Amino acid sequence: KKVCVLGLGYIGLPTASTLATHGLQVVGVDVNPQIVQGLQNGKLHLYEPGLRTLVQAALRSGNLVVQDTPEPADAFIIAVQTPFLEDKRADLRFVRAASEAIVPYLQRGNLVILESTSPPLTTRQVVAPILERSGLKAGRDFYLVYSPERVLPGQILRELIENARVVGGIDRASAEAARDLYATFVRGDIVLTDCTTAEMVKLMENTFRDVNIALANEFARLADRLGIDVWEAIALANRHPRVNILRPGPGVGGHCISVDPWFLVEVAPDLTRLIRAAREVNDSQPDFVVEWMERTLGRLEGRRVAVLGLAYKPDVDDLRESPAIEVALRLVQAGAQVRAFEPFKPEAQIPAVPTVTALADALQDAEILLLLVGHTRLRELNPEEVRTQTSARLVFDAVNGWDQTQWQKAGFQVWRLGVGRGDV
Ligand code: SAJ
Repeated sequence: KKVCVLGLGYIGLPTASTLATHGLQVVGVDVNPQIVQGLQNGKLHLYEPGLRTLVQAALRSGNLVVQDTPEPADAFIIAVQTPFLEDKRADLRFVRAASEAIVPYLQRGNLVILESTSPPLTTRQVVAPILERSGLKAGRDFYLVYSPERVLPGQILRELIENARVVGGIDRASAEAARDLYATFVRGDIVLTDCTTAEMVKLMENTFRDVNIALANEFARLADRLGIDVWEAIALANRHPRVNILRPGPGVGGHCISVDPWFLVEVAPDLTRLIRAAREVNDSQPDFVVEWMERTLGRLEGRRVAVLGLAYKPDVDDLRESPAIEVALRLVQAGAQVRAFEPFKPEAQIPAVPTVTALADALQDAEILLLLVGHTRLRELNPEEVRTQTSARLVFDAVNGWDQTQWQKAGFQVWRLGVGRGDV
């Protein structure tokens, strides 16, 4: 069996390599010549634990080849990005281009799978018509499927194999054909459905998470005003057997959860008031963080702030759509003297945000410490040691990453996000 994977990013590359190490012939295709050349020399353009070893093994086995155009195959997997445009509508340019690239090679009996996160109906209304330019008909002459990836960045290789896989066919035979392909490496359950349901499943999962985080963030704002500790209140509420409130923080980042809910708003703005409101709450959370600091300290102009953590979530190096960067930018705009440090990407250069390559450089001249990401390495900092490295005595903890009592004992004044001193 030969499989052609289009798009060699966070999903396509692990998928292509995993198929290859499971004995299939795989052609990995990317339109970016630098990515193709790099991979041909065993060099990766992205970081994910374990991926380099896997790609190199796949290349060495001869089962994976990387090139810039597709070729005839039994199956085609589209795993390109779906960003959104200024107006929050999905940008399907890459999905369209990949579908068009398959047309000249499509043959009777082939299987085409779309894995890119897409608005509902994309498989039926966008991909099928393009592929049918080949003269073949979806569901009659070739199989067509939507199957969402649901892997967690940082654990992609494990989750790719172990997670349950939803396979949505344009008809039953299509879903069955894709099941047989995924069964070569997926150990989780493979569940068959139709393609529009499969598209919705993916968007519903990430929207569920977004709405729940927005709820937690709104609770933090309420607690702040009412003068209670939201973290204590959440812990107590979560003792209820049917309640599980997530964690407030500086907002929602990454390229999935902060994007996908908009794909549902796009198809039916009149039905998605809650989803839109949740997006707006999470997008405005960096403003809330800065307002919270201003309410506590007064004007931030000229204040020297050590910003600790810039990644979009704990223990990853990914800075995409990071709310921590949004907070840092707003501090700069407010005139604060920012020194930001990201332990997973100490060399990162971010437009308009002054960064330093060592923790000590961020701490040294600071008067305020601001914890924005709960990286294990930052949470485990010893306040007694930190005190010897900085003149700062004011601590703002936006993720409840530090034990307030310990830091107070070490001589710091501590404010935690969502812990109000009672403005009412
Ligand atoms: N966050 C909070 N509070 C929480 C949990 C998360 O503020 O209680 C923030 C994080 O700091 C981060 C953002 O939300 O900024 C998203 O982080 P995440 O860990 O919830 O999710 P992602 O974006 O890394 O991965 C998600 C996963 N989806 C779900 O858990 C429903 C993953 O399974 C998907 O494959 C992935 O999106 C994707 O590619 O769509």
